[in-house]
Amino acid sequence: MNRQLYMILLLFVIGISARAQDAPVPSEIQLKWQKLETTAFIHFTVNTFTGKEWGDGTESPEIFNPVNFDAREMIKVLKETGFKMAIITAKHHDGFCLWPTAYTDHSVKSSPWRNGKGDMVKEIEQACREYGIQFGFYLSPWDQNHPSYGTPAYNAFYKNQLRELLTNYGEIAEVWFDGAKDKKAIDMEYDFAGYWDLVRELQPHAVMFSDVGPDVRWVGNEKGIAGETMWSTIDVKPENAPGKMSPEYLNVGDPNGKLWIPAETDVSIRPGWFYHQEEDDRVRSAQNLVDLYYTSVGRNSVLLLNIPPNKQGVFADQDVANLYEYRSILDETFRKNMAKADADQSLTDGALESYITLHADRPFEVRLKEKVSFDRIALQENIAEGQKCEEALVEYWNGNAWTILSELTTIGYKRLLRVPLTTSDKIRITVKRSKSPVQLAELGLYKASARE
Ligand code: FUL
Repeated sequence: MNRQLYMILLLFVIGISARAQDAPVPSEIQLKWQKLETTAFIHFTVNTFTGKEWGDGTESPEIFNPVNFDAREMIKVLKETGFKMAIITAKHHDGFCLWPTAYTDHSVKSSPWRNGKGDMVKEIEQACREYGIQFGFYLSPWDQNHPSYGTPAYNAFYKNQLRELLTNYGEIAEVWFDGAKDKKAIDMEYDFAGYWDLVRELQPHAVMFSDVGPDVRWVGNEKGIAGETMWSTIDVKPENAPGKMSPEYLNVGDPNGKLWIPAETDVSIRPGWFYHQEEDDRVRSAQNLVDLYYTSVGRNSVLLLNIPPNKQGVFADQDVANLYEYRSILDETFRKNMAKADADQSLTDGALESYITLHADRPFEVRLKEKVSFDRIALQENIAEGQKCEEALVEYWNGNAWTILSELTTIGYKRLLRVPLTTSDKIRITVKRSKSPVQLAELGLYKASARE
């Protein structure tokens, strides 16, 4: 080979491997967050007492009096039903603060609750510590009560509140930034870059949510449905401030996106985000909640399920009953991985770091020791090294021939497939298209609970 050709080839090879290395991967905090799988939202403010979904800031703190408020009881329910984090609305768009902030009197300190001496954010935080789940907060930038809102001075006020929450409540796992803004606030831009710097500085282990990240993005709808194809990568341009990105794009992500910003699926157990008695008969059933698990966690996303406390300050009975039933169904379905013991150990050890490498169009056969009957398949990629699978095929041996069970696109952290009840002792997985060889970390075969 002549020298010039050799140099060209060498540069080409270096170019390819550099590109592969450049593929986006999760940060440590994003990876930890993704493994939480199911997290909970708690929407609570004056709206619970006025019956509204969006307050307008004129509500009197006098109406806020959840006489039986019990953070421990609620967090216990969340813990027992599998939620790994709770995020409380410290302040919603009405501006009422659930903690005694030093920067406005429009807070619990002006309410009859605990005679104005209470701190609801603290009580939730402490309960999370007691039950061993993570804690996060939502601090709405839209504040219809504060006089500075709509002027450039508002950003300093908002950052003061953010600093209080970031310094007085221990380790924060997630900070939730909503993009909603008053149409009349034309002389003010939210200083998201400044807010995010503050979180990084004071809570380096917290992930930050907004429509477009920086750590976690919106799934593009409030129905609990992530795209069947779901990339954890997107591109965000300067003009894509929170609230200005296409929901359709966010719902699917971007195989060529340069930023790792996985999708969070936020959805409420009730029609509204806040508790309204008239919606007591419209609580999502256990089966519906299980469906949400498949369309969020099962599609490479994290579920953020909202359970709003009622006027008493506790979860309503129906919500609690449905949560326990949902968890018991999931536990029954995923109790026993029938691929275990038989498949390659690395595929059933529950660790993403041990994986097999699948190249396009080279089928990988899993021989089971005996025939098993299953109707759910779980696949996981070792996303620590990025997301690769674009298209794959799962087949089973029917005794005479390979038969298609599922044709799928992305896998990512987790892909759950509901397939017809199948009995076989051989499964075959073929990657058809991928960004680079797929690191398949886990394979699960399950038989769904009859209650699904
Ligand atoms: C939205 C808000 O306007 C809703 O009230 C709710 O808090 C939801 C989670 O985010 O943007």
